[in-house]
Amino acid sequence: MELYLDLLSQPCRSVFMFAKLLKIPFEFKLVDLSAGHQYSEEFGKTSMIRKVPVMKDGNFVLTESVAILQYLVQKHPGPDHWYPADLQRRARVNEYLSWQHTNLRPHGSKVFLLKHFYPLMMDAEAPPEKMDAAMEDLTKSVELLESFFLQNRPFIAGDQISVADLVAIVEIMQPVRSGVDMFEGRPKLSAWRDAVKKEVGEKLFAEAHDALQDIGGSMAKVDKAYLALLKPHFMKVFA
Ligand SMILES: N[C@@H](CCC(=O)N[C@@H](CS)C(=O)NCC(=O)O)C(=O)O
Repeated sequence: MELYLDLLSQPCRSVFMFAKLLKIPFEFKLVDLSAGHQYSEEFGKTSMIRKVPVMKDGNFVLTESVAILQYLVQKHPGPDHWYPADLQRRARVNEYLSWQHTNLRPHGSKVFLLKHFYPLMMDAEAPPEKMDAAMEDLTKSVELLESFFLQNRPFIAGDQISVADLVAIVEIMQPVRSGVDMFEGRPKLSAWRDAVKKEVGEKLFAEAHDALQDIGGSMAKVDKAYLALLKPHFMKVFA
C-alpha cells in the first residue's frame, strides 16, 4: 500500500498515525505541498483531485482522509475501540468525523493560513479584524469539541480512544503549532490531549507533528510559482 502524504497537512497526520498505530505496512510517498507537487503531472495521474492524503492499495486509489481511515479500519481490523462495532459508539465517532469537515478543520486551517500564507502572499501581516473573526470561529469549534463532543468523557466515543480523537487532535494542533494555544485555560481539553498523546505514544506523536515544528522553514521554501497558482483561491479564503 502507498500513502501519499505531506505531514504539514492535518488529514495526512491522522492517516499516518493510524497506519503506524495499527502497524499497517505502507510506503510513504511524499507530496511536498509547499513545492506544489500536488500539481505535478505524476501526482495528477494518481489523483485528479490533487489533494493529500491519497491511498493506493494495489490498483485501488482512494482520496479523503475519513474514507481512507474507514477503509483501513475494515481492511486491517485492530482493537475495536478505534472504530467501535457497537452501533451507538460508532455513531458518536461518525458524528465527529462528519462535523469536523465544516468546523474545527477549516477553522483551524484558516488561522494557520492567515498566520503563515497571508504574509507570504500579501507582504503584510493579516489584518487584525480578519484574524479576530477567524479566531472567533476557531474558539467556537474548540468549545464545542470540549463541551459537546467530549462532555465528561476521556475520549470522544467514551472511555477509549477512537479515530475521531486522532482526527480532532491533528486539527487542533495546526493553530497550536502556529502559536495559538487553544489548550490554555481549558484543563479538560488539555487532559484529553495528554490522554491522546499517551495512547498514540510521544514518539509517534512527535514524528507526525515534526514538520509543523519548523513551520518557518517550510514557509521559506514555498515555491513562488505554486503561490501564484494558489493566490486566487486563497484570496477567496482571506476575503
Ligand atoms: N477533505 C479532504 C481534505 C484534503 C485537503 O484539503 N488536503 C490539503 C492539505 S490539508 C491539500 O492537499 N491541499 C493542496 C492544495 O489545495 O493545493 C481530506 O480530509 O482528506
